[in-house]
Amino acid sequence: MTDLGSAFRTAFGRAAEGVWHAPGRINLIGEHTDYNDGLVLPFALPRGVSVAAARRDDGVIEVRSLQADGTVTAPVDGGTVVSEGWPAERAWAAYPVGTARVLREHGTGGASLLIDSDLPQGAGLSSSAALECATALALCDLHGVEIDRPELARLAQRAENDQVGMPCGLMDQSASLLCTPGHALLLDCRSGLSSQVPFDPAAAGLTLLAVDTRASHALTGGDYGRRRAECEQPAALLGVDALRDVKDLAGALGRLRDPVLRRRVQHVVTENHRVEASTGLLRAGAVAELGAMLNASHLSLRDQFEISWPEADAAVDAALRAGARGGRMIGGGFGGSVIVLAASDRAGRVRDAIAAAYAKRGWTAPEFLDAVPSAGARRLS
Ligand code: GAF
Repeated sequence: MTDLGSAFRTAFGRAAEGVWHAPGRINLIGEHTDYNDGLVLPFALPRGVSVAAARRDDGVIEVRSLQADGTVTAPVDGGTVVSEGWPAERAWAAYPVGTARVLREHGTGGASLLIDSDLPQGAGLSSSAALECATALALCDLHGVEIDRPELARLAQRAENDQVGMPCGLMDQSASLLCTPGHALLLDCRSGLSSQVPFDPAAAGLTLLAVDTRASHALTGGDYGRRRAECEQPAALLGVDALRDVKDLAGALGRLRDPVLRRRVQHVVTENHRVEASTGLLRAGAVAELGAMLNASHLSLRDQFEISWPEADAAVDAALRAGARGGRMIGGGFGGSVIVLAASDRAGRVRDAIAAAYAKRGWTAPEFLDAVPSAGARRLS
């Protein structure tokens, strides 16, 4: 990444007081379980969003990005960004401004921020949460406010829900703030409690490839919210607080008439079991066995939750044919990335097979990233 400190001086004509970084994430397993009060198992990527920042005491937040034109300036005590109807070219700035507005209630104030990211946008690797979390850490440090990380994750989630208008769960912000190198994070999204689960694919002779399918996703569209509603509805019909509480799946399915709702319930309940089983496999050192869990998760997301997309299905299919242990789509769905677990000495062949499947269909070539479990958000300087 660029020397963000010097770029800040050029952009704002004064010195930055520090640089903060928050990573993107890959969710190993546990998709669309977070807002159902369930379990997730993400890990942090070695890529993310960095923010150089200096405090302002005039109640103004001023943001620039090396990936966008122009400066966005807004009062920290404004209403919600979503209600202000910002134009598309300023949409990216809703995340840091929204975060500043939420954190203001906890004692932070204005700042000048220069943002840089090496995460592809729309790839489902959680660039939005990384932007919120890097901003949140910077604002807390600049204004001397201490908030523990699980709480900070909830506040960043609130910024996305209330300020940006995206009804996401707690996973992405928690992953960015709480992950540690060499581990996945087992997070119980009801209690907020988490634990670190050792996850070192390389040590087991395995490679976890992230494949950006180049079919970009925009979760602020209605599909994500619709899926959320299709989970809340059966929970209400079944008389439980959240689908997490469904213990007797067959009984619950028998009580629901709508086949769509039955499929949604089936996915969420079985996906929570897959998170528990996957955690058990990791703790037992049986990393290669995760492949079967990834495959089952993908089929469930494709057929029960119905959020997969053609490029994802083709990538998983090509990877399995080339001898991968397993693979699945990750994130909110309808576009974004896939992960593939393969023996390290097969990873090249798997990559080539996916690229060939895309070329055959005339699709934009996919991008590959060796996904190594990395550190969570931190101050860099
Ligand atoms: C998106 C959301 F932001 C998360 O909260 C989560 O629901 C995920 O989709 C699906 O598991 O990344």
